[in-house]
Amino acid sequence: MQEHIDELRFLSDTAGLDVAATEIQDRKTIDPTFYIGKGKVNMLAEVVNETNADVIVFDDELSPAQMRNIEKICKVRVLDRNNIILDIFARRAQTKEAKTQVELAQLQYLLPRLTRMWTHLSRQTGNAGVGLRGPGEKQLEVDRRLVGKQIAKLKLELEKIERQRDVRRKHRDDFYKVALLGYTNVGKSTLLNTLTQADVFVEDRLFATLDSTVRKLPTNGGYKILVSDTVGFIRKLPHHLVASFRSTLEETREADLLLHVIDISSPSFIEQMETVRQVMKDLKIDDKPVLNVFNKIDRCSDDVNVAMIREDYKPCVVISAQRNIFINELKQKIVEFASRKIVQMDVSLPIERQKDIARLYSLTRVLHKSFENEHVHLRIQIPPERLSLVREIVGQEI
Ligand SMILES: Nc1nc2c(ncn2[C@@H]2O[C@H](COP(=O)(O)OP(=O)(O)OP(=O)(O)O)[C@@H](O)[C@H]2O)c(=O)[nH]1
Ligand SMILES: [Mg+2]
Repeated sequence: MQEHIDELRFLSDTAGLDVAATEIQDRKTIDPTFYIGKGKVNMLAEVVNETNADVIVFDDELSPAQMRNIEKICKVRVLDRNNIILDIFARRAQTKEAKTQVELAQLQYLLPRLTRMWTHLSRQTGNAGVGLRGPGEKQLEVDRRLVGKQIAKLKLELEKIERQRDVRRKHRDDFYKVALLGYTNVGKSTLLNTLTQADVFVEDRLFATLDSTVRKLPTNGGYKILVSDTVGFIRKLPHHLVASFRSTLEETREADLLLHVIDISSPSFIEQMETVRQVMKDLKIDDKPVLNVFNKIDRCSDDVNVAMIREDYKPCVVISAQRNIFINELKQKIVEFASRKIVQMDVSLPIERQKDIARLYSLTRVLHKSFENEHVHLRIQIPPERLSLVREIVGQEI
């Protein structure tokens, strides 16, 4: 529970709020009118008075009516976790794609709320209320239609962006694709930077990354491997956001291998892993091979039994992306996975090594051949079981 409050504090902080106080309500049942019960709301009103707070943030999703009821008593704005997450996404969105996706999620979040208010009012007027429809009600109807129209427009825009993406993606068909995914702030972008010398923005805040970045992984073996970084996940991620970010998350769906990055220094890393697995199920990517990457080993407390984690979460590696610890081991594991797939490699041999060149022709499928500087350059496809033989011939290590 404390970890959930800490996370909400972190979310609020990222959204630009200063946290004045936190309160926990332990209840078996949800109060339909006030969610946390009237007594607790009265108590909250006192805390608001004492601390001069401008806003109350709830960790759960509240109904619009519950929000209004609490606002009436506490006299300040009430937000829920979804509002905060959507707000952070809106502030962070940089590219056209991310901005469009966030706006779509915001409107989709808003729409049922308009509808709910609308049905609530229409019930009041009843079926006989034809002549009784007030201007407020009409306004809602208009708003609802406008929001619906805007949603349709944004969806079309996203489809267009998605098609452009598809074209770009076609060029990458001959690469082995690795996607980084995981809870927010675990170090995915840091790892991409360490692995590929990329220059992705890193920050100790939630949702630093909202776009996907794809980079080549340099290997000595001529492997063609791409690594992609993308938006992080969080507990109770509003499902509109997941739906809207479908095209950004497409990299993960295209991937041959998923690197599930976990912050081993977080006390709630096991719960975070569960959340990520659930989102993977929602995205229907839970059938892909996964390599668990436990990051921030440099910050990990002594209580964590690393040996046991290594045993329990196979296949896995324990690394520090920031301090460059065990990064080569991770690279090797990635290459190992890649080599289980038919691998494509670019190799070059001096022309006088005719015999070796002939052996390559017999062991692999040659896709392309060219000559330069007394060397023959070959692009070859190698079945996994012949990989080490081929490596011996071309004398390359990973
Ligand atoms: N101590 C330590 N900190 C790390 C390590 N890797 C990343 N960090 C820090 O963790 C914070 C988050 O790193 P990011 O790379 O932005 O994390 P992310 O998973 O991309 O986060 P989002 O894009 O926000 O989902 C930053 O302050 C990093 O410097 C590590 O190995 N050790
Ligand atoms: Mg990131």
